[in-house]
Amino acid sequence: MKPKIIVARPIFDSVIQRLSEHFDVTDNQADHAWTKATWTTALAHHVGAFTTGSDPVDAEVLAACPTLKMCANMAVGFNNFDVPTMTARGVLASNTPDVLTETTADFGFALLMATARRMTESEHYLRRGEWTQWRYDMFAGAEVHGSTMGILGMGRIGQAIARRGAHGFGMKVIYHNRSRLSAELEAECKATYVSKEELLRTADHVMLVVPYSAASHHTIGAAELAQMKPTATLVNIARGGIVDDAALAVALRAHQIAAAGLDVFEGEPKVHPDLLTVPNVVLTPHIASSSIQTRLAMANLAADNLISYFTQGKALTPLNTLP
Ligand code: 8YV
Repeated sequence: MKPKIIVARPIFDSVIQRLSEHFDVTDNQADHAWTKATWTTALAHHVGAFTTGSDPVDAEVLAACPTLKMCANMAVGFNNFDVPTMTARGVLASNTPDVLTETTADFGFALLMATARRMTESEHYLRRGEWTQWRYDMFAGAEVHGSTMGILGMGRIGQAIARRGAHGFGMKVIYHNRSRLSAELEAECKATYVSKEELLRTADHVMLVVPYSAASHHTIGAAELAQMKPTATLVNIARGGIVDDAALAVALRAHQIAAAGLDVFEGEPKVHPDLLTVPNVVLTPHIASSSIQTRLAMANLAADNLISYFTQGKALTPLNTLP
């Protein structure tokens, strides 16, 4: 009898096939949109789960799924997991670091460029048929090359964005993080450590790459937006909830900052209605890691974590250690 696992969302057929060699797989290739209650019911009686960032594994879910032994998240972020409760209940957790770093950094940079240079706002204007003649100040945006980028959260993705900015665009890179990077890494990223206040006050472009936790909730709210330059842009590729989206919509409408680029939202896939009507914001549906190669690498790593744990007793990229 193969161990029973569930795959929460539709995924590459090749990954389902690999998993099926080792497990009795309940898949969701039919793309059921589970509520927390129906997801919990579906998960019960399985020993393993292949999850994504939208599938909660919290104390309530864990209490209803006593057979569960491992959850492999197809994401580097894992704020959908209650890791301490998983550990206490003997459930191993894993994520997918590294494989998405460069692709996500590419997208962060693309969003910065699109935001600073007003790409979607101007495209909408063109599509509306309003482009009738040239103007010297038409969609004049903020300079990217040679400007100052402030990165909040200097993990692997933050560092990869810093390298792009410093080496590719001659940007001055400043950063703030819970812990300071080593001198070697700072030199390699050409990044200077500053306080959060200095970063907000001096950056032309603020890039958010901090993991979500209760402590990082609303890292950027009305008070922080008020500290930024009126010409500044803000990019969030981290997690919904890092930014107070309602406060951001107010700041954008009042031109308290110039523009924002958002790939993640509080309560996504719902988006704050005010963000949908302000023009100076670029909105994308949480796709920063979405290249085919990277999504395949993430899915295979999550699958490898499950296979490795159930066949050899240890995951490749675990998030916790079981007693
Ligand atoms: C995922 C992400 O697409 O890895 C992460 O933390 O946010 C994205 O790459 C998403 O979480 C789906 O699992």
